[in-house]
Amino acid sequence: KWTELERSTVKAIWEKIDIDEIGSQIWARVLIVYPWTERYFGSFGDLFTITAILKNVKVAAHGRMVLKALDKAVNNMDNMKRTYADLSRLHFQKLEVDPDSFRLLADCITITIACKLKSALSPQSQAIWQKFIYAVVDAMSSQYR
Ligand code: ZNH
Repeated sequence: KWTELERSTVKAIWEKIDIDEIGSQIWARVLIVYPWTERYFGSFGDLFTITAILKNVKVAAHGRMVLKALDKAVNNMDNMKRTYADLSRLHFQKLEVDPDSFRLLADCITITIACKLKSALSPQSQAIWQKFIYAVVDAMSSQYR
């Protein structure tokens, strides 16, 4: 269901991304723009300002872990649901993460990447990226029932 252009575009964008650099930036956006998401991170310490979030080592580690998991989607575009079944179940049953927040995170990922790549991310590439990241959102929501 993915065209060759879609596959190569997603891979090309992903290759330009430095996981260690943008992990914290993504979660800074999620936590500042949607402050209620803070409730999942009670053990992470001070998350009240951008500066605090950006220097929080737990946020950095969490950001890296989530982006590493995204790497699996890039490499398994044809069976994302299976790839994320366990992770989806974990977020539903154990972490009790509201599935709406997957979309909030997805949008912050797209915006952070756009800030990074600037004009190198054409409107067409962004459209393809968004289709990809919303497929990840779907897969992460698949075990909620
Ligand atoms: Zn999440 C965890 C991924 C989203 C919250 N995560 C996690 C992990 C992973 C992930 C891999 C680890 C697991 C284990 O340990 O085994 N996520 C992910 C992805 C996504 C997500 C891929 C999408 C795309 N999350 C999310 C959201 C939220 C979250 C949206 C909220 C807001 N997570 C979370 C938490 C946790 C996790 C809280 C736990 C952490 C700790 O504990 O450290």
